[in-house]
Parts: sequence; structure tokens; C-alpha cells
Amino acid sequence: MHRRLDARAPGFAAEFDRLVEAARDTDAQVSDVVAQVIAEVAKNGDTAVATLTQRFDRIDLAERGFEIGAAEIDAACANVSPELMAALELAATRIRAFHEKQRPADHDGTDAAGVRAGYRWTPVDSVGLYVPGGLASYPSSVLMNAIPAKVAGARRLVMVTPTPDGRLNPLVLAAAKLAGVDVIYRIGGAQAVAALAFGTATIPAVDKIVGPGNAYVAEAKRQLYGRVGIDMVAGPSEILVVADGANDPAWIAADLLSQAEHDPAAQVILITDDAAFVDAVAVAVDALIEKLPTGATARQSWDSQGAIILVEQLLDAVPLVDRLAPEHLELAVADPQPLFDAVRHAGSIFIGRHTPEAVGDYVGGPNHVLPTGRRARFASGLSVTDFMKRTTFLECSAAALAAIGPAAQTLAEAEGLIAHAESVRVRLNS
Ligand code: HSO
Ligand code: ZN
Repeated sequence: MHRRLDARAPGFAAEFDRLVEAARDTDAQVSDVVAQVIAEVAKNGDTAVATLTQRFDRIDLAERGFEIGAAEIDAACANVSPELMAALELAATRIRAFHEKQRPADHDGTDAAGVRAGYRWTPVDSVGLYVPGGLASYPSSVLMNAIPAKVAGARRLVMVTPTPDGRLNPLVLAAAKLAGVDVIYRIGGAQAVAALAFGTATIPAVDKIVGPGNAYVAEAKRQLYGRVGIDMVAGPSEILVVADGANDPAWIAADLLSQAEHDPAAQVILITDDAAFVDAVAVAVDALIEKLPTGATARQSWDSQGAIILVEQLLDAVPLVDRLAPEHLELAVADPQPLFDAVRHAGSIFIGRHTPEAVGDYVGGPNHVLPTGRRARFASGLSVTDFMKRTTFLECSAAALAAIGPAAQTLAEAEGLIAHAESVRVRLNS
């Protein structure tokens, strides 16, 4: 049974704290296994990758080749229906257009002291995109990860994806082609992440690794962070819906279950100011779960993590939203703007009754790779700047150095760093 909380009831604060603190990140004891895989790939390169791929995916890379070549990709794409292809293309076009707007501006200026200072953005050279096999192998996530890397200007975009028993996901390959992925390897798991991080004879090393994966993939990224960049620690999906009583309960139930069906550990929460609506949505959720092919997963999520919170008035939801800092926030209310203005912590916000979160998962434009587990307090969704870095620069004329150098000299001497001081002094004295 999902939780019911009433913000007007005594003891609400403690109950809400428990909801906020409920640990959901599944942390299996995988770190030793992953460390071993990483060490093997670091030492034996392709051989280790091939052995592990034989063991986990039951395919012979020596026979098939590491790479999924153009012919295989084209053959897979030929099996994708025109309708699906058109939907992927619409998604790619909209995601690209939105992310084009994220290209950051450089800065180059000279201040009152005559010092030129600025920064400029440059893309990372190469990016590795992990795409899971199995159930969570989403073509939409290929677009969401690959397109920003391309827009940023990364020169090489490599994709890895496991193909258990040789099974390819045609839609994933079609998405990769549309997004401009340069090369695809049929490898997965921690060994694929390690291969991307170290490079092997076949697979050149990349600078940054992004994309979702199972616990082993996530742990491999965590352990290799520093040698390579990574995107973020992704946890189970979340949605928080703020809804008034004028909604159709079936709409809101579907919105809640759209994230519950992702993962038994997904957290879905409704906040409303209408007591009758609480029951109506609960009934609608139960009815829809029965009809969903993903109902078993959604049921687990709803029963163990689901919650409905009743508030006196809609604006009372704001501090609750900010505490939860949800991955997705829906504002299904008559007048969403005041809530939108007031909320500070959320990964992505979906405004009004006609903006189901799922439209953002696919075709809205903004990225669907978002901070989970309350990390929206300090983190943002994936963007073009995640595939870029900022280089600052400084230029002093003799006069500018004369203006600010003495203070540097003084501070250097105070820190006991005399060569620092000297490098300024020799110039000032010349
Ligand atoms: N909602 C997921 C992304 C996704 N949904 C992919 C459907 N496909 C991220 O939280
Ligand atoms: Zn989703």
C-alpha cells in the first residue's frame, strides 16, 4: 500500500522526513567484481574483453568482430517501420534544436587595471556512450546522450552495447545512426566501460563516458572516474505530480505510473489540495496497473515507494517539492505559473495539464537524463556543456602587471613561495 500523508496532521513533518530519506539506490555488492574486471581489461585488453563477452553474452568476438558494421546497422534500420523512423527523426530534430541553444558563450575582456581575462569553451575530443542491452535499452536515451555530445563538437562518438546471444536492438542502432554515432562495438558490462577508459588494440580510449547501465556499469564508471570523465550517478526514476482536483484522475494515474513502470525502486508521488482527488487517483492507479504489461514493476514501485500527500493549498507544496528535489516535477493545475516561479529544486518541470512527463522523455527537446535521488539540489540534467570544458586565460601588459603584480608578490612571500614572488619581481624591476 502506498503511503498517505496529510500536511495538516500532527506528525506530518516526521513522516515527510522519512519519505525524503527513504533510501532507494540499490547498492549491490559489486565493487570487488568490477575492480577485478577493470584490472583484467587494463592488463589484457581485447583478450580480456573477448573472454568476458563470451562468458556474459555468449558471443565470439573473434568470429563476429568487435564492431557492428555499417551493413549490419543498415540491415537493422531496414526493419524499422517508417512510422517509428519518422518518430525517431522528429525526436532527434527537436532534441538537436533545443540543445543548439545550450552552446555556451565565451568571454574575453579587459578590466580597469588593463588585464585581459576570459574563458573559452572547447569540446572533449572523444565520448563513449554506454547503451544497456535487455529491457532498458532505450533508443530515446541514445538520442538524449549522443545529440548533446555532437552539438558540443566532440570529434569522435563511440557507442558500446551488449548483444546477448547476438541479439541487436534495431531501434537503438537506428537512433545511433540518426544521432551521428561514429562507431558501435558489441560489448557491454564493466568490461566495456574499462575498454573505453583504457583503450585496447581495437577500441581507442575516450575522454568521457556517459549513459545508463546496470549496477556493474555504474560501479565501473565510478571506479574509473578521474581517468575519464563520467556523466553522473543515476538512480531509479522519480516523478512528483502537483495536481488540483479538477484533473481527470486517469490522466494523473497514468503520469504516476509512467515512471513507476521504469523500475520497482522508482518513486512516484502526488501532492494535491483535494481530499476527494486522493482517493480518485488511488483507484485510477489500481485500475491502470491491472492493464499494464509493465504492471508488476509499476505495482512494486507504487506499493513500496508511492505516496499521496494532501496539502491545505497548492502553494504549500513548494517547500515539499524543494525538499524532495525530484527528477521530474509536473504542475497539473489550473494556474501553474505561481508554482513554477516558486519552486527551486527539480531536475525538469512539466507545466500544465497537457504536458505529461513522457512527452519530455521522447520529443519535447530538453534532455531526459536528469539528476535523481534529490541530486537536483546541486546537479542539472545532461547538457551540451557536459561535453565541453572551459579554459580560462589571462594577459597582462607591462602596465597591467605593474598594477596588480605587487599584491601577488606580497601574497607569495606570505605563503613562503619565493620563486612565485621572484617571477613577478624580476619583471617589475626590469
Ligand atoms: N524517464 C526516463 C527516461 C526514459 N523514459 C527513457 C522512457 N525512455 C528518465 O528518467
Ligand atoms: Zn521515462
